[in-house]
Amino acid sequence: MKRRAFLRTLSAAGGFLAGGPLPAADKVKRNMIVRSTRPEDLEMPLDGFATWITPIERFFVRSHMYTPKVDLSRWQLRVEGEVATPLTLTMEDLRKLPQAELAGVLECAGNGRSFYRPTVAGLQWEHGSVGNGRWKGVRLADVLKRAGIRASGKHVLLDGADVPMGTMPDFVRTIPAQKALHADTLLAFDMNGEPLPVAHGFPLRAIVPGWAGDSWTKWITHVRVLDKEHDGFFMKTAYRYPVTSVAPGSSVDQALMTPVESLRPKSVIGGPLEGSRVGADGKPVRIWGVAWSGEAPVAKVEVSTDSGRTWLTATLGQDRDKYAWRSWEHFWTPPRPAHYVLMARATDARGETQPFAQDWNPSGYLWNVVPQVRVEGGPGPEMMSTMPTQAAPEFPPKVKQACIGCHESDAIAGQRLTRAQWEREADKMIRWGATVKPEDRPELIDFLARHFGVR
Ligand code: HEC
Ligand SMILES: Nc1nc2c(c(=O)[nH]1)N[C@H]1C(S)=C(S)[C@@H](COP(=O)(O)O)O[C@H]1N2
Ligand SMILES: [Mo]
Repeated sequence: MKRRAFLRTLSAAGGFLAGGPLPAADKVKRNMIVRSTRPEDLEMPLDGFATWITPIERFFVRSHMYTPKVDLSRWQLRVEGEVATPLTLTMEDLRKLPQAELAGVLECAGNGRSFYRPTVAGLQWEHGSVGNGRWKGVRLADVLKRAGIRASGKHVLLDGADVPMGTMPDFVRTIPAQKALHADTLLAFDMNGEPLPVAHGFPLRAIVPGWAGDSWTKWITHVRVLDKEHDGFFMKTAYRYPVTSVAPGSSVDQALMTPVESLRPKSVIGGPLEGSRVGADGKPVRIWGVAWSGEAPVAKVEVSTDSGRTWLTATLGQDRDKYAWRSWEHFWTPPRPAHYVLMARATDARGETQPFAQDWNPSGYLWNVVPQVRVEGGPGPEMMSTMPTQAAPEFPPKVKQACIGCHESDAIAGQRLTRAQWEREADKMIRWGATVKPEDRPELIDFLARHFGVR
């Protein structure tokens, strides 16, 4: 796609050339890991887990396409499909409905993808494509009831104002009616007590508590009630995982996959950091983090300081809400100078707990393996070593021409894929609009596999 075409896409999405009240500028993100510059994909580093409610400046961003700027004076919400009375609502109409508020975890289905072996394609998230927000809006159920949802209405489609690039499919997803009608499923206009920031879906987004982020549609303009699941790429191909164990690295028949829905119990160790020296002064070391689960609250968090041999119950923080994460801490004095492997394990109210090993899945979704942190305990010098970051190689002109435009080189340089995986990835991009001459394809694949291969 040519640059001019991008600018057209951007202005078509509203904002750039549109007059009228645009949303206030978002708070600038602070200290984030950039997984992709455009579209914007930002990860929160571990220190972000120190607060119960994640500030907007530290809240991760996951956008499949460019961020649309919506003009609120022209914005309307259409409610249609399997309903008695289709509705067109303004923000004013919407705000007149009873309001609801909750604190809850928003986690990308791909959070932790980088930990899967064999490696899989996609943004290489570590721990931080997750945040705990305070969300206020109206119940999706109230909107659906006002339109008179029919008995034939089984799935609720949510569509946002973001526009696909090239020939890529639009980000459109459906939620089963049962979850859509749940009293905690919201259409939110406020986040952390402020109007929803543009990056997080201004003016309206879905809050689907306990479910992975792909159901939390941003920039909503359409609610369409359907008699079946939406038949589109982001519903039928992406955001699915195998119902039973599959051979790692294999490709899986779509009929054997099910949509990502509920999150699972998961904990993150915020500190100490991997490779650090702790307890050099003989004082107790604070091991800390957060834990969350899907639709059941966290019941306990246990910590091990001896590679999983023995476990002690961590102290949970006071702040709690049904779908929010729970802070936890445990104080520990290393008994002698040695290497230690620290672990944390969350269990939810249903008794579901984190595994030590997890079935592989082709897109690397729902990672929730017990986290481990290796430290040096006891007196001695600081050991902390930082991994040398490798400079990204210069992209040859042909690769640049074919692959830089819709996104920058960061979306590519973050991957570690086999040659076969790079072939699949290149073909997907060609289907989406990348121009690669057949005679240039081998050179392109060579470059990608050589520089961004599995190490
Ligand atoms: C027509 C626009 C377009 C072009 C040209 C393009 N890409 Fe992409 N690419 C995208 C979009 C859009 C995404 C993000 C998809 C998402 O976030 O779900 C993406 C994401 C990626 C990713 C991240 C993994 C994934 O699948 O989401 C890789 C790797 C990638 N592109 C490689 C390439 C390569 C290699 C080329 C050149 C052959 C290329 N792209 C050219 C649109 C394009
Ligand atoms: N319209 C639209 N909604 C979207 C997305 C998107 O690309 N477009 N990304 C989804 C995904 S995959 C996630 S994880 C969350 C991320 O929400 P955040 O950017 O507010 O953290 O938004 C979801 N809603
Ligand atoms: Mo996501």
